[in-house]
Amino acid sequence: MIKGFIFDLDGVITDTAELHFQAWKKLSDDMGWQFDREVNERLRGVSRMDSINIIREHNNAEVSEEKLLELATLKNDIYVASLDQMTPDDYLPGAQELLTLLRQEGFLVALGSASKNSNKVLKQLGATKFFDVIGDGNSVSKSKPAPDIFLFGAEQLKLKPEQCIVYEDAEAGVDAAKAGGFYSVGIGPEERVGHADVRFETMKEATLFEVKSAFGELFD
Ligand code: G16
Ligand code: MG
Repeated sequence: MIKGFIFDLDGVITDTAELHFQAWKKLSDDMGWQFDREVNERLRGVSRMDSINIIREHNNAEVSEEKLLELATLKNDIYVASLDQMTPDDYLPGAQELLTLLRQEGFLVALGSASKNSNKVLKQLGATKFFDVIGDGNSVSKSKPAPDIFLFGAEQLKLKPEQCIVYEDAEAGVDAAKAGGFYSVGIGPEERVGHADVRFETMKEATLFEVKSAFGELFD
């Protein structure tokens, strides 16, 4: 029986990917590194340090651990400053409606994001009120595809994984949900999240009505 929902943030609730892209691009330009949208796609749902390692490897650059941390901090400063432009108009279509309905119907709701800036993003959107638990990049040490962030959310909600549906837009995020024994809703193309239990192209289609229909008896 489904009693809770756990949401990824970037790509599910809002599209911070564009702001992450701009910040990585600025850092890469300053470093003389090649970075484009194709490389950026590989950073979807991936932690900050894993992301900078992907960019470093793509450029065959030798960088000490200390310098890498410094560069990741620089990127984060650019990204965090850009979050000031985010407003309640920046929900992905359908996300705010879904969160509102889940509250009305009494489901428990957690965030399960890799981002260490989740609290700020939720505050900018005015979305903090929709969550009973906020699991973010500070909550666990092992990032997706490890299931830890979703297990943290379920535990805090006092639910078992099989009582929760995870919404994810990243391949590694769906892997994490499956590894933890959660039901999963994939948001995006077949080649990225086709391994989720149920898939929708966008959040707009992933309504509570559609999800209830898709999972059927799990909601009885
Ligand atoms: C998000 C983004 C990733 C980003 C990660 C860490 O994940 O999709 O691109 O690298 O968070 O973010 P930060 O640098 O703010 O800690 P999610 O899990 O919300 O999709
Ligand atoms: Mg995501």
